[in-house]
Amino acid sequence: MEDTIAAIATPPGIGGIGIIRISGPKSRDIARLIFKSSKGHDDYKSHHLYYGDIISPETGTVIDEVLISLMIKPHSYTGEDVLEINCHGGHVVLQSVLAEVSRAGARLAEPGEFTRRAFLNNRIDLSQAEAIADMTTAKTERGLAMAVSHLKGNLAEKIEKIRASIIDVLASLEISIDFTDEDVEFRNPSEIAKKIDFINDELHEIAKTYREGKVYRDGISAVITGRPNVGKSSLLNRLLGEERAIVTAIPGTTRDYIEEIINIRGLPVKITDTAGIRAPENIIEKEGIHLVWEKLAQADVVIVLLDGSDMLMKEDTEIIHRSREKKHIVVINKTDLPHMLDELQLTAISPELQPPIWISAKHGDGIPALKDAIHALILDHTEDCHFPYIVSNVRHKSAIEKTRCLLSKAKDSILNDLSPEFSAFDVREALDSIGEITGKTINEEILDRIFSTFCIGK
Ligand SMILES: Nc1nc2c(ncn2[C@@H]2O[C@H](COP(=O)(O)OP(=O)(O)OP(=O)(O)O)[C@@H](O)[C@H]2O)c(=O)[nH]1
Ligand SMILES: [Mg+2]
Repeated sequence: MEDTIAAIATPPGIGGIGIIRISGPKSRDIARLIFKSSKGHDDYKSHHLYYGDIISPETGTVIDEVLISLMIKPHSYTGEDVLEINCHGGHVVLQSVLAEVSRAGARLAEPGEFTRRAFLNNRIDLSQAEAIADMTTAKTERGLAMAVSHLKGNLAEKIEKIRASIIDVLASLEISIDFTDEDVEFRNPSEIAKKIDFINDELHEIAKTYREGKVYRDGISAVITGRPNVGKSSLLNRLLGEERAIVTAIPGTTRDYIEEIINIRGLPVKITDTAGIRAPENIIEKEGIHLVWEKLAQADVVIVLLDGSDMLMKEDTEIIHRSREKKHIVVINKTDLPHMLDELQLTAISPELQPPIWISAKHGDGIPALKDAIHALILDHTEDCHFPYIVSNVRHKSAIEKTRCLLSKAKDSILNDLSPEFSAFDVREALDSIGEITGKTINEEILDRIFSTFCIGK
């Protein structure tokens, strides 16, 4: 029998309320032991709220005035008896109540242990457990919507359908193995190969969504680079909607880099404002410029910022050249001032350059177009795509790829007329591989890895 676990489920710090969550067979006994209902109840109905005090059985002192609810199995988050105590939010209060809960027989939960139990008790599959973690770390509303879709089981349902088709293929092969000595030819190789092709096409369609899923889940990084004074910090502030970086008319204002996360059409973008590129005047500036090249090398997108009210200079050309290997956008700032920059000169130094985007970081002109351009550069399209399911987790993507590989191998064996045992072996492995996504086949090591990323109390 499982033991009973307990944890503070709300984040540390002062809050309106703080919740202690308890799961396991002793939940009801713990309630009876440390809680005194104001109405004198001594038994608690499932899914009802009771008001009263947490009292230390040892000293008789009141620790907190609380609301408790008991959720009797299997109708609870973990599928076990769950007790939730709504305390006043505050570190000492919660620690004191938790100490009483422990004394009454619960052990402190490991990170993710509640969700792990929900998985082990078949309340949710593994992809849904991962979705719960993704919900808590979602960076934009789009990322959240994706996690909710996983939690609702949209991807799991699709994967289970494919798993059923793979079982069909395996069944056909097993029949062939069983009846190889018979005269009747049960096995139809081209039929099975066709089925495998169909499954692999479906898997390919699902795997294709990964790039988009990953960027919405994990986000991308964009670096703003340019000469001093072109308006890099002004652009960061404009995109962020607040005066985060210092802006002055003195070239060389920004020395260190500044990073902030912004939401561009649902994409979480870590945007970095950097020091202006020029021949450094001192060691501080030299270090700052060194960091620009480092940041540029790591970035997913480089925003090359030019000053439209000035001539093109050799530093501008160098930056454009250095950004060539990267996904980059050339942006011309200060469109509110008289134009001095010659676009033809730009085309001459870099004929393959996409048309630049004109903006005014100071007044906001062109910012929506810039956001569209960043979005399009990452996702290769500007319109919003809504897949019925989307893969955002690298573990799922690897499992899908491995499955495809094994199925292709099985198909080759079939078409080369090898004994059906060979292909059956690969199909069985493929089945295991696809089953890893929802947790139909799983090993403890993977479970440990997944649930250790959760917070305690989840
Ligand atoms: N007219 C006009 N001035 C701008 C615009 N964007 C920035 N500026 C001005 O240009 C000057 C430099 O702006 P910053 O944002 O500090 O430029 P920077 O590229 O971060 O400069 P460094 O940190 O020195 O590399 C400031 O005086 C800004 O007010 C713009 O769109 N139009
Ligand atoms: Mg700056």
